[in-house]
Amino acid sequence: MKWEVFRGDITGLEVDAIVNAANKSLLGGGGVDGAIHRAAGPEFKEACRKLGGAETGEAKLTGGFDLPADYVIHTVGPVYRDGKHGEPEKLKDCYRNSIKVAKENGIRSIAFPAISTGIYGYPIEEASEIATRTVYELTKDDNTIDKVLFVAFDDKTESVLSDKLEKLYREEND
Ligand code: AR6
Repeated sequence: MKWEVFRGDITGLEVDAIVNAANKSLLGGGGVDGAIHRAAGPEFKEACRKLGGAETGEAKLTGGFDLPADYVIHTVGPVYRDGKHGEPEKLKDCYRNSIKVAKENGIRSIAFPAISTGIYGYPIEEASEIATRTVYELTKDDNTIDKVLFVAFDDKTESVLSDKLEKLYREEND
């Protein structure tokens, strides 16, 4: 199957690209961002500095340096307030722009963390619906990307992402 839920640490994945849930500085932080920066090493930090930050919903590329992944796609998720301040569209932009960057760079396998659902507070149900549907629609008829991993770091995220993917498959076969 092209789309799978993977339970574990994104920094260990041997895929063409992992996506980072960064902040606008693109210079590192906590959560998955901190883990990626620790694992990718000092040259990675230098490459991030050259990106000059990003706006919410944008996506930018660096190499993976000390990571097993060849590339890191840095995207900035929205901080969740109440869902009525453009958060869904911004979160969609993160997935859309990450896929766009991947396709432009010949990336065939990509792993996404659950963007915005940690420190940025996006409810996991809504965020997972957006993540799976947006990526599925953009990759189902595409021959560039042949593997997408949705990475879950905890039980709840794993079960919600799995449910959302199954729902998409059911819809497709109805
Ligand atoms: N591998 C996979 N997933 C992880 C890992 C990991 N090693 N570590 C955490 N997660 P978060 P956000 C999960 O908070 O909500 C940073 O400070 C985590 O359990 O990392 O987009 C940035 O610099 C959750 O499911 O990102 C920003 O300031 C998901 O990754 C801010 O946090 C996202 O949680 C971004 O907040």
